[in-house]
Amino acid sequence: MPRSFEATMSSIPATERSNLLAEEGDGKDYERREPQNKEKLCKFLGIGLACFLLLSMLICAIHNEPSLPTNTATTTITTSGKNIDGQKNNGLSTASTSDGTNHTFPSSFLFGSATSSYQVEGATHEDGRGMTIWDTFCYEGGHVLKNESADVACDHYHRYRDDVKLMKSLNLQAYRLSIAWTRILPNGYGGNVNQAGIKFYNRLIDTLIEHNIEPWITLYHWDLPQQLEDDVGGWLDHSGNSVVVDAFGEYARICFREFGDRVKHWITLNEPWTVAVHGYNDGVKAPGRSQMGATETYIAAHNQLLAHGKAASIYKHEFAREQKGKIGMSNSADFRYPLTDSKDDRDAAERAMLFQFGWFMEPVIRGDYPDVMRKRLGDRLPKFTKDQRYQLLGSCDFFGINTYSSALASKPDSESVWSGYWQDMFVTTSVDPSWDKNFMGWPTVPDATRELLLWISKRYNYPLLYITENGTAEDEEDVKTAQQDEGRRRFFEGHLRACAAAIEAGVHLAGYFAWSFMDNFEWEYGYQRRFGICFVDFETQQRTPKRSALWYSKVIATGGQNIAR
Ligand code: PNW
Repeated sequence: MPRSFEATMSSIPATERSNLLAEEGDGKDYERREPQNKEKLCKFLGIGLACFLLLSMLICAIHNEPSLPTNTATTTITTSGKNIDGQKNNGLSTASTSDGTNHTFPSSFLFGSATSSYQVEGATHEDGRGMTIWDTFCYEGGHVLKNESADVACDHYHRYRDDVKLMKSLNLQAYRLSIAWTRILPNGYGGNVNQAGIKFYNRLIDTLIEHNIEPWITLYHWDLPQQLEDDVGGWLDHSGNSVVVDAFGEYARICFREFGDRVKHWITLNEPWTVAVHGYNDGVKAPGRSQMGATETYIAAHNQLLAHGKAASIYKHEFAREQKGKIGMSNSADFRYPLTDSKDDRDAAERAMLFQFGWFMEPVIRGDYPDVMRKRLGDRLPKFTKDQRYQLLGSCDFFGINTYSSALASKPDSESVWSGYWQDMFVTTSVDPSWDKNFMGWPTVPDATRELLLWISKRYNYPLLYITENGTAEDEEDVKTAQQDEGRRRFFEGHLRACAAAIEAGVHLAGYFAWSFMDNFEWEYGYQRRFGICFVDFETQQRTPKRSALWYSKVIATGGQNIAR
Protein backbone atom coordinates (compact mmCIF):
# COMPACT_ATOMS: atom_id res chain seq x y z
CA MET A 1 0.00 0.00 0.00
CA PRO A 2 2.18 2.88 -1.19
CA ARG A 3 1.61 6.16 0.57
CA SER A 4 0.01 8.82 -1.58
CA PHE A 5 1.69 12.17 -2.00
CA GLU A 6 -1.42 13.94 -0.67
CA ALA A 7 -1.31 11.87 2.49
CA THR A 8 2.37 12.68 2.80
CA MET A 9 1.85 16.39 2.35
CA SER A 10 -1.06 16.63 4.74
CA SER A 11 0.92 14.81 7.40
CA ILE A 12 3.92 17.08 7.09
CA PRO A 13 3.92 19.96 9.57
CA ALA A 14 3.19 23.40 8.16
CA THR A 15 6.78 24.63 8.41
CA GLU A 16 8.10 21.67 6.45
CA ARG A 17 5.27 22.00 3.95
CA SER A 18 6.21 25.59 3.25
CA ASN A 19 9.84 24.52 2.67
CA LEU A 20 8.66 22.00 0.12
CA LEU A 21 6.47 24.61 -1.53
CA ALA A 22 9.43 27.00 -1.60
CA GLU A 23 11.41 24.35 -3.46
CA GLU A 24 8.58 24.09 -5.97
CA GLY A 25 8.84 27.86 -6.37
CA ASP A 26 12.39 27.43 -7.69
CA GLY A 27 11.00 25.44 -10.60
CA LYS A 28 8.71 28.31 -11.56
CA ASP A 29 11.66 30.68 -11.72
CA TYR A 30 13.12 28.60 -14.51
CA GLU A 31 9.89 28.87 -16.52
CA ARG A 32 9.95 32.62 -16.34
CA ARG A 33 13.13 32.75 -18.45
CA GLU A 34 11.07 32.15 -21.62
CA PRO A 35 13.31 29.95 -23.84
CA GLN A 36 13.20 30.75 -27.59
CA ASN A 37 11.76 27.45 -28.91
CA LYS A 38 10.04 24.26 -27.82
CA GLU A 39 13.17 22.10 -27.92
CA LYS A 40 15.04 24.47 -25.69
CA LEU A 41 12.05 24.62 -23.39
CA CYS A 42 11.95 20.83 -23.03
CA LYS A 43 15.71 20.64 -22.47
CA PHE A 44 15.50 23.42 -19.97
CA LEU A 45 12.58 21.88 -18.09
CA GLY A 46 14.42 18.57 -18.06
CA ILE A 47 17.51 20.12 -16.55
CA GLY A 48 15.34 22.12 -14.17
CA LEU A 49 13.56 18.99 -13.05
CA ALA A 50 16.84 17.14 -12.59
CA CYS A 51 18.25 20.05 -10.58
CA PHE A 52 15.09 20.16 -8.47
CA LEU A 53 15.29 16.44 -7.78
CA LEU A 54 18.99 16.65 -6.94
CA LEU A 55 18.38 19.64 -4.71
CA SER A 56 15.51 17.91 -2.90
CA MET A 57 17.63 14.81 -2.37
CA LEU A 58 20.48 16.93 -1.07
CA ILE A 59 18.20 18.84 1.30
CA CYS A 60 16.67 15.58 2.51
CA ALA A 61 20.13 14.10 3.06
CA ILE A 62 21.28 17.16 4.99
CA HIS A 63 18.19 17.11 7.19
CA ASN A 64 18.26 13.35 7.47
CA GLU A 65 14.58 13.27 6.61
CA PRO A 66 13.27 10.74 4.15
CA SER A 67 13.13 11.86 0.54
CA LEU A 68 9.66 11.73 -0.98
CA PRO A 69 8.24 9.37 -1.99
CA THR A 70 9.65 6.65 0.28
CA ASN A 71 10.06 4.11 -2.52
CA THR A 72 13.62 5.32 -3.08
CA ALA A 73 14.87 2.67 -0.65
CA THR A 74 18.20 1.06 -1.22
CA THR A 75 17.92 -1.95 1.04
CA THR A 76 15.62 -4.91 1.36
CA ILE A 77 14.64 -6.89 4.42
CA THR A 78 11.76 -9.09 5.48
CA THR A 79 9.38 -9.10 8.40
CA SER A 80 9.84 -11.56 11.22
CA GLY A 81 7.49 -14.49 11.23
CA LYS A 82 4.67 -12.95 9.26
CA ASN A 83 4.50 -10.64 6.32
CA ILE A 84 2.33 -7.57 6.41
CA ASP A 85 -0.68 -9.44 5.15
CA GLY A 86 -0.41 -11.76 8.11
CA GLN A 87 0.89 -14.77 6.15
CA LYS A 88 3.64 -16.83 7.76
CA ASN A 89 7.06 -16.65 6.16
CA ASN A 90 10.11 -18.77 6.81
CA GLY A 91 11.40 -16.84 9.78
CA LEU A 92 14.11 -14.33 10.37
CA SER A 93 16.72 -14.99 7.76
CA THR A 94 14.80 -15.28 4.52
CA ALA A 95 15.34 -12.65 1.88
CA SER A 96 11.73 -12.23 0.93
CA THR A 97 8.35 -13.16 2.33
CA SER A 98 6.39 -16.08 0.94
CA ASP A 99 4.42 -13.84 -1.40
CA GLY A 100 7.66 -12.23 -2.53
CA THR A 101 7.03 -9.02 -0.60
CA ASN A 102 10.28 -7.26 0.24
CA HIS A 103 10.52 -4.59 2.87
CA THR A 104 12.83 -1.66 2.64
CA PHE A 105 14.48 1.23 4.51
CA PRO A 106 14.83 4.62 2.84
CA SER A 107 18.49 5.44 2.19
CA SER A 108 18.13 8.44 4.53
CA PHE A 109 16.88 6.31 7.44
CA LEU A 110 18.68 7.32 10.64
CA PHE A 111 20.15 4.65 12.91
CA GLY A 112 21.11 5.77 16.40
CA SER A 113 21.15 4.89 20.05
CA ALA A 114 20.05 6.68 23.22
CA THR A 115 20.70 7.30 26.92
CA SER A 116 19.59 9.88 29.48
CA SER A 117 21.48 12.20 31.81
CA TYR A 118 20.60 10.75 35.20
CA GLN A 119 21.03 7.18 33.99
CA VAL A 120 24.58 7.56 32.67
CA GLU A 121 26.35 10.75 33.74
CA GLY A 122 27.18 10.20 37.42
CA ALA A 123 29.10 13.19 38.90
CA THR A 124 25.89 14.22 40.62
CA HIS A 125 27.72 16.52 43.04
CA GLU A 126 30.19 18.00 40.60
CA ASP A 127 30.59 21.34 38.89
CA GLY A 128 27.56 22.95 40.48
CA ARG A 129 24.88 20.46 39.48
CA GLY A 130 21.76 20.97 41.61
CA MET A 131 19.81 18.12 43.23
CA THR A 132 16.89 16.46 41.49
CA ILE A 133 13.86 14.44 42.57
CA TRP A 134 15.69 11.28 41.50
CA ASP A 135 18.66 11.99 43.81
CA THR A 136 16.17 12.40 46.65
CA PHE A 137 14.18 9.30 45.68
CA CYS A 138 17.36 7.19 45.72
CA TYR A 139 18.74 8.64 48.95
CA GLU A 140 15.43 8.19 50.80
CA GLY A 141 15.90 4.44 50.58
CA GLY A 142 13.28 1.80 50.04
CA HIS A 143 12.45 2.81 46.48
CA VAL A 144 15.32 1.43 44.39
CA LEU A 145 16.65 -2.14 44.34
CA LYS A 146 19.64 -2.40 46.70
CA ASN A 147 19.07 1.28 47.47
CA GLU A 148 21.38 2.17 44.61
CA SER A 149 21.71 5.69 43.22
CA ALA A 150 23.14 7.20 40.05
CA ASP A 151 25.92 9.10 41.84
CA VAL A 152 28.49 7.33 39.67
CA ALA A 153 26.35 5.44 37.13
CA CYS A 154 28.47 5.06 33.94
CA ASP A 155 30.66 8.05 34.83
CA HIS A 156 29.82 9.35 31.37
CA TYR A 157 30.40 12.90 32.66
CA HIS A 158 34.12 12.11 32.68
CA ARG A 159 34.28 9.39 30.06
CA TYR A 160 32.17 10.94 27.33
CA ARG A 161 35.09 11.22 24.87
CA ASP A 162 35.81 7.50 24.96
CA ASP A 163 32.08 6.81 24.83
CA VAL A 164 31.71 8.88 21.69
CA LYS A 165 34.66 7.03 20.14
CA LEU A 166 32.94 3.76 20.93
CA MET A 167 29.73 5.06 19.34
CA LYS A 168 31.73 5.95 16.25
CA SER A 169 33.30 2.50 16.11
CA LEU A 170 29.75 1.10 16.09
CA ASN A 171 28.78 3.34 13.16
CA LEU A 172 26.07 5.16 15.11
CA GLN A 173 24.71 8.02 13.04
CA ALA A 174 22.92 9.78 15.88
CA TYR A 175 23.10 9.81 19.66
CA ARG A 176 20.04 10.78 21.68
CA LEU A 177 21.13 12.21 25.03
CA SER A 178 19.33 14.30 27.61
CA ILE A 179 20.46 17.46 29.33
CA ALA A 180 20.35 17.56 33.12
CA TRP A 181 18.21 20.63 33.87
CA THR A 182 20.09 21.19 37.15
CA ARG A 183 23.50 21.25 35.48
CA ILE A 184 22.25 24.30 33.55
CA LEU A 185 20.02 25.83 36.24
CA PRO A 186 20.97 24.28 39.62
CA ASN A 187 17.74 25.26 41.38
CA GLY A 188 15.60 24.96 38.28
CA TYR A 189 14.88 28.66 37.83
CA GLY A 190 16.37 30.99 35.24
CA GLY A 191 18.75 33.83 36.08
CA ASN A 192 21.47 31.64 37.53
CA VAL A 193 23.09 29.80 34.61
CA ASN A 194 25.81 27.36 35.62
CA GLN A 195 28.58 27.82 33.07
CA ALA A 196 30.24 24.51 33.99
CA GLY A 197 27.09 22.72 32.84
CA ILE A 198 26.98 24.65 29.58
CA LYS A 199 30.64 23.78 28.99
CA PHE A 200 30.08 20.08 29.60
CA TYR A 201 27.29 19.84 27.02
CA ASN A 202 29.26 21.98 24.58
CA ARG A 203 32.16 19.55 24.85
CA LEU A 204 29.88 16.55 24.44
CA ILE A 205 28.02 18.03 21.45
CA ASP A 206 31.26 19.13 19.77
CA THR A 207 32.82 15.72 20.27
CA LEU A 208 29.79 14.06 18.69
CA ILE A 209 29.89 16.40 15.72
CA GLU A 210 33.65 15.86 15.29
CA HIS A 211 32.82 12.18 14.97
CA ASN A 212 30.00 12.86 12.55
CA ILE A 213 27.33 11.70 15.01
CA GLU A 214 24.22 13.82 15.11
CA PRO A 215 23.26 14.97 18.63
CA TRP A 216 19.55 14.59 19.40
CA ILE A 217 18.68 16.28 22.64
CA THR A 218 15.93 15.56 25.13
CA LEU A 219 15.35 18.45 27.50
CA TYR A 220 13.56 16.52 30.21
CA HIS A 221 14.22 12.88 30.98
CA TRP A 222 12.76 12.80 34.49
CA ASP A 223 15.46 14.59 36.54
CA LEU A 224 13.26 17.43 37.82
CA PRO A 225 15.03 20.06 39.96
CA GLN A 226 14.39 19.30 43.63
CA GLN A 227 13.84 22.99 44.33
CA LEU A 228 10.77 23.00 42.09
CA GLU A 229 9.45 19.93 43.87
CA ASP A 230 9.98 21.65 47.23
CA ASP A 231 8.53 24.98 46.16
CA VAL A 232 5.40 23.99 44.23
CA GLY A 233 5.12 20.18 44.25
CA GLY A 234 6.93 19.72 40.93
CA TRP A 235 4.61 18.79 38.07
CA LEU A 236 1.59 19.22 40.36
CA ASP A 237 2.46 22.92 40.50
CA HIS A 238 0.39 24.11 43.45
CA SER A 239 1.38 27.71 42.74
CA GLY A 240 -1.59 28.34 40.49
CA ASN A 241 0.89 30.48 38.65
CA SER A 242 2.58 28.24 36.04
CA VAL A 243 5.82 28.22 38.00
CA VAL A 244 7.09 24.88 36.67
CA VAL A 245 5.90 25.49 33.14
CA ASP A 246 7.60 28.90 33.04
CA ALA A 247 10.79 27.53 34.58
CA PHE A 248 10.90 24.77 31.96
CA GLY A 249 10.37 27.33 29.22
CA GLU A 250 13.25 29.42 30.51
CA TYR A 251 15.51 26.37 30.80
CA ALA A 252 14.57 25.32 27.26
CA ARG A 253 15.30 28.83 25.94
CA ILE A 254 18.79 28.71 27.44
CA CYS A 255 19.45 25.32 25.82
CA PHE A 256 18.21 26.49 22.41
CA ARG A 257 20.35 29.62 22.70
CA GLU A 258 23.51 27.83 23.83
CA PHE A 259 23.36 24.63 21.77
CA GLY A 260 20.89 25.27 18.96
CA ASP A 261 23.56 26.29 16.46
CA ARG A 262 24.63 22.62 16.41
CA VAL A 263 21.57 20.70 17.63
CA LYS A 264 18.90 20.23 14.96
CA HIS A 265 16.56 17.80 16.70
CA TRP A 266 15.03 18.62 20.07
CA ILE A 267 12.75 16.45 22.18
CA THR A 268 11.02 18.42 24.91
CA LEU A 269 9.85 15.57 27.16
CA ASN A 270 10.62 11.91 27.50
CA GLU A 271 7.58 9.75 28.21
CA PRO A 272 5.32 12.09 30.17
CA TRP A 273 3.04 9.03 30.50
CA THR A 274 5.64 7.19 32.61
CA VAL A 275 6.26 10.26 34.75
CA ALA A 276 2.53 10.73 35.37
CA VAL A 277 1.54 7.09 35.91
CA HIS A 278 4.66 5.71 37.60
CA GLY A 279 5.44 8.91 39.50
CA TYR A 280 1.95 9.99 40.63
CA ASN A 281 -0.36 6.96 40.37
CA ASP A 282 1.77 3.87 41.02
CA GLY A 283 4.47 5.63 43.05
CA VAL A 284 7.28 3.42 41.74
CA LYS A 285 9.26 6.30 40.25
CA ALA A 286 10.10 9.74 41.63
CA PRO A 287 8.45 11.57 43.24
CA GLY A 288 6.85 8.32 44.42
CA ARG A 289 3.27 9.47 44.90
CA SER A 290 0.30 7.07 44.80
CA GLN A 291 -2.39 8.25 47.21
CA MET A 292 -4.21 10.62 44.89
CA GLY A 293 -3.70 8.96 41.54
CA ALA A 294 -7.22 9.70 40.36
CA THR A 295 -6.45 13.41 40.22
CA GLU A 296 -2.70 14.00 40.51
CA THR A 297 -1.81 11.73 37.60
CA TYR A 298 -3.79 13.92 35.23
CA ILE A 299 -2.50 17.18 36.68
CA ALA A 300 1.11 16.00 36.35
CA ALA A 301 0.42 15.02 32.74
CA HIS A 302 -1.34 18.31 32.03
CA ASN A 303 1.51 20.44 33.33
CA GLN A 304 4.04 18.43 31.38
CA LEU A 305 2.01 19.01 28.22
CA LEU A 306 1.85 22.73 28.96
CA ALA A 307 5.61 22.74 29.52
CA HIS A 308 6.09 21.00 26.18
CA GLY A 309 3.82 23.54 24.49
CA LYS A 310 5.70 26.43 26.04
CA ALA A 311 9.14 25.15 25.05
CA ALA A 312 8.02 24.28 21.51
CA SER A 313 6.46 27.70 21.09
CA ILE A 314 9.66 29.40 22.30
CA TYR A 315 11.66 27.34 19.82
CA LYS A 316 9.35 28.08 16.92
CA HIS A 317 9.07 31.80 17.62
CA GLU A 318 12.58 32.63 18.71
CA PHE A 319 14.94 30.07 17.20
CA ALA A 320 13.60 27.82 14.47
CA ARG A 321 13.89 30.31 11.63
CA GLU A 322 17.57 30.90 12.23
CA GLN A 323 18.61 27.51 13.59
CA LYS A 324 16.45 25.46 11.23
CA GLY A 325 15.95 22.61 13.67
CA LYS A 326 12.95 20.43 14.48
CA ILE A 327 11.18 19.87 17.77
CA GLY A 328 9.06 16.99 19.02
CA MET A 329 8.15 14.91 22.07
CA SER A 330 8.85 11.24 22.88
CA ASN A 331 5.86 9.25 24.05
CA SER A 332 5.33 5.77 25.42
CA ALA A 333 3.43 3.58 23.00
CA ASP A 334 2.84 -0.12 23.39
CA PHE A 335 0.41 -1.80 21.04
CA ARG A 336 -2.69 -3.47 22.44
CA TYR A 337 -4.29 -6.29 20.46
CA PRO A 338 -7.94 -7.03 21.23
CA LEU A 339 -8.13 -10.39 23.03
CA THR A 340 -11.12 -11.43 20.90
CA ASP A 341 -12.90 -9.90 17.97
CA SER A 342 -15.81 -8.79 20.14
CA LYS A 343 -16.73 -5.12 20.13
CA ASP A 344 -16.04 -4.93 23.87
CA ASP A 345 -12.49 -6.15 23.42
CA ARG A 346 -11.83 -4.03 20.36
CA ASP A 347 -13.04 -1.01 22.30
CA ALA A 348 -10.87 -2.02 25.26
CA ALA A 349 -7.77 -2.22 23.03
CA GLU A 350 -8.49 1.17 21.55
CA ARG A 351 -9.19 2.65 24.98
CA ALA A 352 -5.81 1.37 26.17
CA MET A 353 -4.06 3.03 23.20
CA LEU A 354 -5.87 6.30 23.82
CA PHE A 355 -5.22 6.29 27.57
CA GLN A 356 -1.51 5.84 26.89
CA PHE A 357 -0.43 7.33 23.55
CA GLY A 358 -3.54 9.34 22.63
CA TRP A 359 -3.42 11.17 25.97
CA PHE A 360 -0.28 13.04 24.82
CA MET A 361 -0.75 12.89 21.06
CA GLU A 362 -4.24 14.31 20.71
CA PRO A 363 -3.61 17.63 22.48
CA VAL A 364 -0.87 18.24 19.88
CA ILE A 365 -2.86 16.93 16.93
CA ARG A 366 -6.31 18.32 17.73
CA GLY A 367 -5.96 20.51 20.80
CA ASP A 368 -7.66 18.28 23.37
CA TYR A 369 -7.51 14.96 25.17
CA PRO A 370 -9.15 11.90 23.59
CA ASP A 371 -12.95 11.94 23.86
CA VAL A 372 -12.96 8.65 25.73
CA MET A 373 -10.82 10.19 28.48
CA ARG A 374 -13.16 13.19 28.79
CA LYS A 375 -16.10 10.82 28.96
CA ARG A 376 -14.66 8.55 31.62
CA LEU A 377 -13.01 11.22 33.77
CA GLY A 378 -15.40 14.14 33.60
CA ASP A 379 -14.16 17.07 35.66
CA ARG A 380 -11.11 15.23 36.91
CA LEU A 381 -9.46 15.75 33.54
CA PRO A 382 -7.92 19.24 33.40
CA LYS A 383 -9.00 21.59 30.63
CA PHE A 384 -6.90 23.62 28.25
CA THR A 385 -7.52 27.32 27.83
CA LYS A 386 -7.81 28.66 24.30
CA ASP A 387 -4.23 29.96 24.40
CA GLN A 388 -2.86 26.67 25.69
CA ARG A 389 -4.72 24.78 22.99
CA TYR A 390 -3.30 27.10 20.37
CA GLN A 391 0.20 26.65 21.76
CA LEU A 392 -0.08 22.86 21.71
CA LEU A 393 -1.69 22.45 18.32
CA GLY A 394 0.98 21.63 15.74
CA SER A 395 3.73 21.94 18.35
CA CYS A 396 5.52 18.79 17.15
CA ASP A 397 7.48 18.67 13.89
CA PHE A 398 7.91 14.96 14.54
CA PHE A 399 6.73 12.38 17.06
CA GLY A 400 9.12 10.22 19.05
CA ILE A 401 7.85 6.74 19.85
CA ASN A 402 9.27 4.76 22.76
CA THR A 403 8.09 1.18 22.46
CA TYR A 404 9.04 -1.89 24.45
CA SER A 405 6.22 -4.36 24.75
CA SER A 406 2.67 -5.39 23.95
CA ALA A 407 -0.39 -7.07 25.47
CA LEU A 408 -3.84 -8.41 24.69
CA ALA A 409 -6.64 -6.16 25.86
CA SER A 410 -10.13 -7.10 26.95
CA LYS A 411 -13.06 -5.60 28.80
CA PRO A 412 -12.87 -6.43 32.53
CA ASP A 413 -15.58 -8.79 33.82
CA SER A 414 -16.63 -6.59 36.68
CA GLU A 415 -15.98 -3.14 38.12
CA SER A 416 -12.33 -3.40 38.86
CA VAL A 417 -10.33 -3.63 42.02
CA TRP A 418 -7.77 -1.12 40.79
CA SER A 419 -7.94 2.54 41.57
CA GLY A 420 -6.91 5.76 39.88
CA TYR A 421 -5.58 5.70 36.37
CA TRP A 422 -5.95 1.95 35.80
CA GLN A 423 -9.55 1.99 36.94
CA ASP A 424 -10.22 4.93 34.65
CA MET A 425 -8.74 3.04 31.71
CA PHE A 426 -10.78 -0.05 32.57
CA VAL A 427 -8.88 -2.62 30.53
CA THR A 428 -7.72 -6.11 31.48
CA THR A 429 -4.44 -7.13 29.87
CA SER A 430 -3.09 -10.61 29.24
CA VAL A 431 -0.35 -12.16 27.12
CA ASP A 432 -0.26 -14.62 24.27
CA PRO A 433 1.60 -17.72 25.56
CA SER A 434 3.64 -17.87 22.34
CA TRP A 435 5.26 -14.49 23.03
CA ASP A 436 8.82 -14.25 24.36
CA LYS A 437 9.38 -12.43 27.65
CA ASN A 438 12.48 -10.45 28.62
CA PHE A 439 14.27 -10.10 31.95
CA MET A 440 11.86 -7.33 32.95
CA GLY A 441 9.03 -9.84 32.49
CA TRP A 442 7.79 -7.77 29.53
CA PRO A 443 6.48 -9.63 26.48
CA THR A 444 8.61 -8.80 23.43
CA VAL A 445 6.52 -8.80 20.28
CA PRO A 446 8.20 -7.49 17.10
CA ASP A 447 4.99 -7.59 15.04
CA ALA A 448 3.31 -5.33 17.58
CA THR A 449 5.72 -2.57 16.57
CA ARG A 450 4.51 -2.73 12.98
CA GLU A 451 0.89 -2.75 14.16
CA LEU A 452 1.61 0.19 16.46
CA LEU A 453 3.19 2.28 13.71
CA LEU A 454 0.28 1.52 11.40
CA TRP A 455 -2.29 2.31 14.08
CA ILE A 456 -0.68 5.68 14.81
CA SER A 457 -0.27 6.49 11.13
CA LYS A 458 -3.83 5.63 10.16
CA ARG A 459 -5.42 7.35 13.12
CA TYR A 460 -3.31 10.51 12.99
CA ASN A 461 -2.85 10.87 9.25
CA TYR A 462 0.68 9.61 8.70
CA PRO A 463 2.78 12.01 10.80
CA LEU A 464 6.58 12.02 10.74
CA LEU A 465 7.74 9.44 13.30
CA TYR A 466 11.01 8.37 14.84
CA ILE A 467 11.39 5.42 17.18
CA THR A 468 13.32 7.20 19.91
CA GLU A 469 13.57 4.12 22.17
CA ASN A 470 13.27 0.39 21.62
CA GLY A 471 15.24 -2.24 23.48
CA THR A 472 15.26 -5.08 25.96
CA ALA A 473 16.86 -6.23 29.21
CA GLU A 474 18.54 -9.62 29.47
CA ASP A 475 19.90 -11.58 32.41
CA GLU A 476 23.60 -10.71 32.06
CA GLU A 477 25.59 -11.11 35.26
CA ASP A 478 28.98 -10.93 33.57
CA VAL A 479 30.59 -9.64 30.44
CA LYS A 480 30.96 -13.11 28.90
CA THR A 481 27.23 -13.73 29.01
CA ALA A 482 26.53 -10.24 27.74
CA GLN A 483 28.81 -10.76 24.75
CA GLN A 484 26.49 -13.58 23.66
CA ASP A 485 23.27 -11.56 23.86
CA GLU A 486 21.54 -13.43 21.07
CA GLY A 487 18.14 -12.67 22.61
CA ARG A 488 18.73 -8.93 22.34
CA ARG A 489 20.17 -9.25 18.83
CA ARG A 490 17.06 -11.15 17.76
CA PHE A 491 14.90 -8.53 19.46
CA PHE A 492 16.49 -5.77 17.37
CA GLU A 493 16.33 -7.82 14.19
CA GLY A 494 12.64 -8.52 14.65
CA HIS A 495 11.80 -4.93 15.56
CA LEU A 496 13.83 -3.43 12.73
CA ARG A 497 12.10 -5.73 10.28
CA ALA A 498 8.78 -4.61 11.71
CA CYS A 499 9.86 -1.00 11.15
CA ALA A 500 10.82 -1.70 7.54
CA ALA A 501 7.50 -3.47 6.96
CA ALA A 502 5.66 -0.47 8.40
CA ILE A 503 7.58 1.90 6.14
CA GLU A 504 6.73 -0.26 3.17
CA ALA A 505 3.07 -0.07 4.21
CA GLY A 506 3.25 3.72 4.08
CA VAL A 507 4.34 4.71 7.59
CA HIS A 508 6.45 7.87 7.64
CA LEU A 509 9.16 6.50 9.95
CA ALA A 510 12.51 8.23 9.49
CA GLY A 511 14.78 6.80 12.19
CA TYR A 512 15.37 4.34 15.01
CA PHE A 513 17.25 4.68 18.31
CA ALA A 514 18.26 1.53 20.16
CA TRP A 515 17.79 1.80 23.92
CA SER A 516 20.34 1.91 25.29
CA PHE A 517 23.85 2.70 24.13
CA MET A 518 25.18 1.14 27.36
CA ASP A 519 23.97 -0.55 30.54
CA ASN A 520 23.01 2.13 33.03
CA PHE A 521 20.94 3.08 36.06
CA GLU A 522 17.54 1.54 35.31
CA TRP A 523 15.48 3.71 37.66
CA GLU A 524 13.76 1.68 40.42
CA TYR A 525 15.73 -1.39 39.32
CA GLY A 526 19.08 0.32 39.93
CA TYR A 527 21.88 -1.53 38.13
CA GLN A 528 19.99 -4.82 38.26
CA ARG A 529 18.54 -4.57 34.77
CA ARG A 530 20.78 -4.16 31.74
CA PHE A 531 19.35 -2.58 28.59
CA GLY A 532 22.69 -1.68 26.97
CA ILE A 533 24.05 -2.76 23.61
CA CYS A 534 27.39 -2.20 25.35
CA PHE A 535 28.10 -3.96 28.63
CA VAL A 536 29.30 -1.77 31.49
CA ASP A 537 31.37 -3.23 34.31
CA PHE A 538 30.26 -0.88 37.07
CA GLU A 539 33.37 -1.69 39.16
CA THR A 540 35.95 -0.82 36.51
CA GLN A 541 33.74 1.26 34.16
CA GLN A 542 34.99 -0.86 31.29
CA ARG A 543 32.65 -0.89 28.27
CA THR A 544 32.35 -3.95 26.02
CA PRO A 545 30.13 -4.04 22.95
CA LYS A 546 27.71 -6.95 23.12
CA ARG A 547 26.94 -9.15 20.13
CA SER A 548 23.82 -7.04 19.49
CA ALA A 549 25.98 -3.91 19.22
CA LEU A 550 28.36 -5.49 16.72
CA TRP A 551 25.41 -6.77 14.73
CA TYR A 552 23.68 -3.36 14.86
CA SER A 553 26.87 -1.70 13.60
CA LYS A 554 26.64 -3.93 10.51
CA VAL A 555 22.99 -3.05 10.07
CA ILE A 556 24.01 0.59 10.02
CA ALA A 557 26.98 0.04 7.71
CA THR A 558 24.83 -1.77 5.18
CA GLY A 559 21.69 0.31 5.67
CA GLY A 560 19.91 -2.85 6.80
CA GLN A 561 21.02 -5.21 4.04
CA ASN A 562 22.56 -7.74 6.40
CA ILE A 563 19.18 -8.40 7.96
CA ALA A 564 18.04 -9.87 4.66
CA ARG A 565 20.76 -12.51 4.51
C1 PNW B 1 11.84 4.07 29.38
N1 PNW B 1 6.95 0.24 31.17
O1 PNW B 1 11.10 3.82 30.53
C2 PNW B 1 12.73 5.24 29.70
O2 PNW B 1 12.61 6.29 28.78
C3 PNW B 1 14.16 4.87 29.91
O3 PNW B 1 14.77 5.84 30.69
C4 PNW B 1 14.27 3.48 30.50
O4 PNW B 1 15.57 3.14 30.87
C5 PNW B 1 13.75 2.52 29.47
O5 PNW B 1 12.47 2.90 28.99
C6 PNW B 1 13.69 1.06 29.93
O6 PNW B 1 12.84 0.94 31.03
C7 PNW B 1 10.09 2.90 30.61
O7 PNW B 1 6.55 -0.01 32.30
C8 PNW B 1 9.59 2.64 31.87
O8 PNW B 1 6.41 -0.33 30.20
C9 PNW B 1 8.56 1.78 32.04
C10 PNW B 1 8.00 1.14 30.97
C11 PNW B 1 8.49 1.38 29.71
C12 PNW B 1 9.55 2.26 29.53
